[in-house]
Amino acid sequence: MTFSQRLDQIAGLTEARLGTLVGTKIKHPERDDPIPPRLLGALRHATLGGGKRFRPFLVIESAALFGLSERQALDTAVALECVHCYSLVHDDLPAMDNDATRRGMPSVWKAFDEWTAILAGDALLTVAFEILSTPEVHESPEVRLALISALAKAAGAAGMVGGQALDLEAERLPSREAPTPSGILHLQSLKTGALIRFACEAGAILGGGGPDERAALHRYGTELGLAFQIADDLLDVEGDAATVGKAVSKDAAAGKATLVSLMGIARARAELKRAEQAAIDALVPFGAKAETLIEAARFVAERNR
Ligand code: GRG
Repeated sequence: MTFSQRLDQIAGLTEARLGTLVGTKIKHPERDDPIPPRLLGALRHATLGGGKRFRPFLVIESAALFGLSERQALDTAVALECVHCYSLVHDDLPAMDNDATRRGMPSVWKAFDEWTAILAGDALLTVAFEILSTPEVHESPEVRLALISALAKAAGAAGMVGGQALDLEAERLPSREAPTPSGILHLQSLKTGALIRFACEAGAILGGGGPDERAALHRYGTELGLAFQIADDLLDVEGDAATVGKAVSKDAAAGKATLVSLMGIARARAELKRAEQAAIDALVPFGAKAETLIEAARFVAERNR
């Protein structure tokens, strides 16, 4: 099976499980209250029918290093995808990045309205932790708690939300300082990196990996997240909107500093190559078992969508 086929296979599993969990988990635990239909429509629009499902792929493949089956890692993968989808729904809002399209479709606030998009994001964030609290995720309550704690940190004020805050402050506050490559690296390692890092470490948490194995996956996730973000910035400059599935050239139009705008395309490409190789090097302790994750680093560095 090629890497692309494997990514598609995991995307299919994720899609099917999301379709089940998003419809059934968000309801009253004792009564069979239905989800308000408009909100349910927005939740389904936000989660189904698009997306590479790259974070679920990382959870499932990092768990495979420890001998776990797809099924054993799938609900953790789906919980993480719910957090990712929430972040996209909120990021697209007029008050944030003001994007009318996402995954080749109208973004949730465009298809519904702003308040529904805000509530759909809230519901997706909370359902992620509801999913992680269930025994289907792992039989051990300690493991479930470790996942909940790690995802909360990755998604929260010292993680993705903090990175988004730094990004918006840099763009909008009058007192802002001139952007530097190290400042941008820091904000991106939170905004984009934290969830990708969690995806990679989740395999070690689920699989009972030791501190060295968890540290290796942490390093892999950090470099992979950086490569992912540089590739995203390059796509914004060089990509084609139809293939990428959202508007391009937005950063330049907004006068937004990125590693590409500060370093130039050639140096950003060199940094992307360095991060790709560093990600691959971090996997050395896992030997041949890490072949698919190595291919993932190559996929990220070369992606066009
Ligand atoms: C609103 C709290 C809050 C956070 C938003 C991640 C994020 C923070 C915003 C997304 C903005 C953005 C375009 C970031 C660059 C990298 C990125 C996360 C791209 C989207 O992820 P993909 O390419 O998307 O994995 P798919 O659609 O494939 O899931």
